[in-house]
Amino acid sequence: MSDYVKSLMAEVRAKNPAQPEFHQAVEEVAESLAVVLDRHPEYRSAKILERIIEPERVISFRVAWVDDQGEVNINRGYRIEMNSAIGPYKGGLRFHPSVNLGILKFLAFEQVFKNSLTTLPMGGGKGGSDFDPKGKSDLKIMRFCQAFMNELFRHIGPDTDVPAGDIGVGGREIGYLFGQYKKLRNEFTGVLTGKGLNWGGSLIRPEATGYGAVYFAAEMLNTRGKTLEGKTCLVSGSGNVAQYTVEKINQLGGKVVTLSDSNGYIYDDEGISREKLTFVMDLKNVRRGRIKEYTDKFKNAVYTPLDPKQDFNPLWNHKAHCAFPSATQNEINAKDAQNLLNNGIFVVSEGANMPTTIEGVKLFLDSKILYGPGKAANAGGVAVSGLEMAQNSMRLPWTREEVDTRLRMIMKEIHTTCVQTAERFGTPDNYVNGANIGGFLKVADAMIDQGVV
Ligand code: NDP
Ligand code: 2IT
Repeated sequence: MSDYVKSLMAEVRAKNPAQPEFHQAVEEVAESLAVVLDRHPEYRSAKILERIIEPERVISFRVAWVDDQGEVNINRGYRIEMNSAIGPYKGGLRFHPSVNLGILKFLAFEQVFKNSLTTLPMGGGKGGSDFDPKGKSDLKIMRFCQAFMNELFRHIGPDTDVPAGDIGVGGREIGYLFGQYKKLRNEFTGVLTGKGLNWGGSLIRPEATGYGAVYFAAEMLNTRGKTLEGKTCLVSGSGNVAQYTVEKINQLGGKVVTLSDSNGYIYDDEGISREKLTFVMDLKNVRRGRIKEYTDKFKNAVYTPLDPKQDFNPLWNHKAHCAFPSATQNEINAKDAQNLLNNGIFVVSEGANMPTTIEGVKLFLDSKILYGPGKAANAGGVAVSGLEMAQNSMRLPWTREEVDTRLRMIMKEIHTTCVQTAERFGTPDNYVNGANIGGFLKVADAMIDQGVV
């Protein structure tokens, strides 16, 4: 670690105590940028990185709401408006009991670089709440979403800050949030993305993150003259990103053998076919059940509950060619990374945000496998959000083919940016440096142009 990164990290830790995920995200980026800051003293003197790690605005608010039993509930809501140098703040909302300021700051920080890589004009933001939607009735979800928007609405807008979904926030939640925003503002605008198709949504937005992560893997494989055809893949999670990752891997001739949730994972050695995926989508999106139920229906599959005392996740300990972590942050630790490598994995494409610990990332980079970090590999979701904003502004929807073609082009372009930037800064094939530096340069130059604000 260079002296510059060391002193920067000491300050980040002192100023932002108890935010380990934020420290982790900053450290990874700062390490990549050391070489850029050496070559470009103008970024150092303008304190660009120091400014990027300080959110432009942090909003924290009380969400008080009455549930369907008449009970009063209090949750905490947030919106981190991280950086608006290249466009309105843009990024998802996460509803999960683990949500806190540090987790949302790490996500908002990652989003700045990711959105820059998409080639579209979007700044970075993230928000959410410690509200747990799991097992709650639609009525409870609606009441919470309305109470959340009763405060959030005054901070967002189609040219200011455009939220979308993330963990625990899908089409249902975006609907309730949009309805309340429209009522409060008396305006029908593209203030959220991930909307329903008949009220301003874009085709392919639900699919975009998963499809994009697979397109990115295909691009990486292509550099070695390979394809996904016949490859065995491990996928974690069973939500939005995981489901469409499986769909696209199947379409490209690969075979997926795992899916998970926070309680455990299933292993299906026959592969999760299109028919089996239809069952999973109904189970998770309509009946809102648990992945364990997969084995009630498909008897050949094996369910393994997660053991919190175990220091590795057995999902990552199967023979396969590719891994698509698509659940949550730090789901692959150093032991998991080593298990993946020992099992012959040579592609990792991150659908989730920061799913690999710093030690795990080092192992992937040292092993010279094709490792696509989240801020590049999962940028397809926010990219199609950007396309949804464009369609909303034009008031003209594009066809499925048009959006999918643009998504594929954007993922290809992100891949090219990563490869060329890594090469230009002396670390060929290092997609982490490529993504961090590629994302940074555009934001940094915009900040220089716009002065000290
Ligand atoms: P969903 O809520 O649809 O699904 C999340 C999945 O991950 C569920 O299977 C959930 O299991 C599991 N999960 C969540 N938290 C944990 C945890 N702490 N430990 C273990 N498993 C967990 O979310 P998405 O699919 O949208 O998001 C998945 C990941 O992808 C996140 O990292 C998100 O930030 C990232 N991402 C999402 C994008 C999007 O467009 N939606 C875009 C880019 C990245 P359970 O039901 O048990 O909670
Ligand atoms: O992490 C992410 O990129 C998302 N959750 C999607 C953000 C968006 O605005 O579509």
